[in-house]
Amino acid sequence: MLTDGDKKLVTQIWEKATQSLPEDFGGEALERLFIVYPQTKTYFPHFDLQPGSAQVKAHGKKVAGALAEAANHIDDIASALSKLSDLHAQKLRVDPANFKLLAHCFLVVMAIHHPSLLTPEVHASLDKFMCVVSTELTAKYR
Ligand code: ZNH
Repeated sequence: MLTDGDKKLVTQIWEKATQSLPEDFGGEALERLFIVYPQTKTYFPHFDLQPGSAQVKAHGKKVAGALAEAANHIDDIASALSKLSDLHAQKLRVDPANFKLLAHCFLVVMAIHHPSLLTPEVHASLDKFMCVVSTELTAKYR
């Protein structure tokens, strides 16, 4: 559960950080995911996964967009991600363990680009936020 404090931090940080993060920080997180946790590549057999791949960049933009959508609807993340949750449950069926790995990669990208912004408090709130997003995206699995 996100506390009011978490929500405030996530909303603030998201706005601040994403304004100055490289445009394809989503792609950067994915590139990292595929190198550090190569088992995650099995979900993308149809993608060119070489570093610098335009497909990975485009997908990174979509994922980052979904995170922005969640941050912008911090009080109702479930509705904001409802369609995406259907897609992950019905079609993609990504093992929930992989969401943790991606969340970790996002935090590392954030840390690299904004070391001073990522205080332990912000780190904790962002981590919780990513957990809530992951829970929503895997909520309809069964
Ligand atoms: Zn996912 C898709 C988001 C995680 C795998 N995704 C997707 C999309 C989005 C997302 C937005 C697009 C959709 C459309 O198009 O409509 N994801 C997301 C998020 C997250 C995720 C936000 C967290 C945080 N995923 C994930 C993981 C994985 C995945 C972890 C594995 C590893 N996804 C996926 C796939 C897909 C997706 C495979 C499909 C792709 C294509 O295009 O084909």
